[in-house]
Amino acid sequence: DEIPTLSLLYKLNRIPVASDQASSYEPNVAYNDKISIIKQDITLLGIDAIVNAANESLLGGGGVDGAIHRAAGPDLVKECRTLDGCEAGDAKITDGYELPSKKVIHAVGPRWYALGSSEAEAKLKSCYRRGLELAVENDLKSIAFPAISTGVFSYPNVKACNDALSEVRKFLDEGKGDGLQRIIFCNFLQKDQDIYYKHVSKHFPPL
Ligand code: AR6
Repeated sequence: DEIPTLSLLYKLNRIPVASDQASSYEPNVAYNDKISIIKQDITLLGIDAIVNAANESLLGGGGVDGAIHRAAGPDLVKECRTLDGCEAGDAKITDGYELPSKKVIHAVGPRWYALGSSEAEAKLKSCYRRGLELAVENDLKSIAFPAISTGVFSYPNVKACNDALSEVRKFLDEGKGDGLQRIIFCNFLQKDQDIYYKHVSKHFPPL
């Protein structure tokens, strides 16, 4: 079965889920109707931008980075080579090539054990903010974030979730995300999906 694209699901007021997960979707979150929390392989999303959890080289790696590069094909790393890397806390944008997503925003999260917790927190929040800023600057309407830094980079999952949600909320409260139609937190692990469901209402109370 085909996985429905986000644009179709907008119309149906549904978020994109693989067919075997469709029954698990409940619209549990609503903040200007912009926030979705899904459990999905981010490389399958047919939206404007997916965010990659990259490293400073921007030349690929394991985890979601490896999956994105595999799905995008070899032209992605060619463009990445022209970008001259990226610092932790920052992000750079490329085309999506063979991905269903139009663009990839490569964000570099902090390595938890390399930094003090307040410095790591500032850099993680900055990844989400830079991702949103790049989406707005490029006139993109939909963006999906993976759980940046919570894999290889060992950022604690609950703190990562709360830091991500609070920064996105802050960005929207500042009026900077008015042009965005949908912001998706795309979890790969059930553990993170459960954490997001548990904590989201503190940051985005149900309408
Ligand atoms: N879709 C969505 N999320 C995914 C996918 C996927 N296809 N695959 C994994 N995840 P990680 P980091 C989740 O390690 O901690 C790489 O080598 C994963 O379960 O990918 O920021 C880079 O090159 C986890 O929840 O990224 C860097 O060197 C989340 O994505 C380094 O890892 C992030 O895990 C970055 O480490």
